[in-house]
Amino acid sequence: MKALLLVDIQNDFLPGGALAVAEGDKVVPVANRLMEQYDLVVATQDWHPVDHLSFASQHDGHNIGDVIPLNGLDQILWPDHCVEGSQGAEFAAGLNMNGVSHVVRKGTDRHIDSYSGFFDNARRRATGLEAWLREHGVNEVHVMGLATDYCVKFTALDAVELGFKSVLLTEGIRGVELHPGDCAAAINEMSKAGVEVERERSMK
Ligand code: VGL
Ligand code: ZN
Repeated sequence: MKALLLVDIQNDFLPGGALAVAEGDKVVPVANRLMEQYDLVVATQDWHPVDHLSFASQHDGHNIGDVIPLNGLDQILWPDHCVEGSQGAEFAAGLNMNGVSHVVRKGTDRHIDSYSGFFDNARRRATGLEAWLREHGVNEVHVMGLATDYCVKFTALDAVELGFKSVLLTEGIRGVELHPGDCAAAINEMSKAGVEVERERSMK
């Protein structure tokens, strides 16, 4: 059984959003078109408390983009984004939620970030995504969404490590690109880890 994983297609990652990804809105029609080809579609939703410690606003003297140690992990500091219950945390208005079978929220613990849809960044806690996929007989996941160099990357890397056949749908991803080359490096890393990189989407 194949599932489509839609990673963080939320207002704050679209142009005009708090953590805007260039052309992030372009993935919405791709998601809407592709979801019809899957029995199961899961959407992840970045969902932070208002005082989440990945927010630069929580650290006096630090700026967005700084990297600080946080509970033993390097944490990039982000603008406030995807605050639970906010408009920015909502799924993109154009995303066809009727085609989405299940939603997984992540990043809900103030003390740790969660780029992957499967685990927090220290892998201390699972989000329930793996269990849900297994309960539904899924052995193959196709991953797309935002952002290529963070949540898409870590979701796909975990998927392949957990033993799911994993495919990256490149027409449906866009990245933050904090440093030039980050997205290309992320795709490379996913490919090396065993994620099948689908450059051109054909009907399947
Ligand atoms: C993301 C940074 C912080 C993402 C989420 O969805 O890629 N990036 N939170
Ligand atoms: Zn976040």
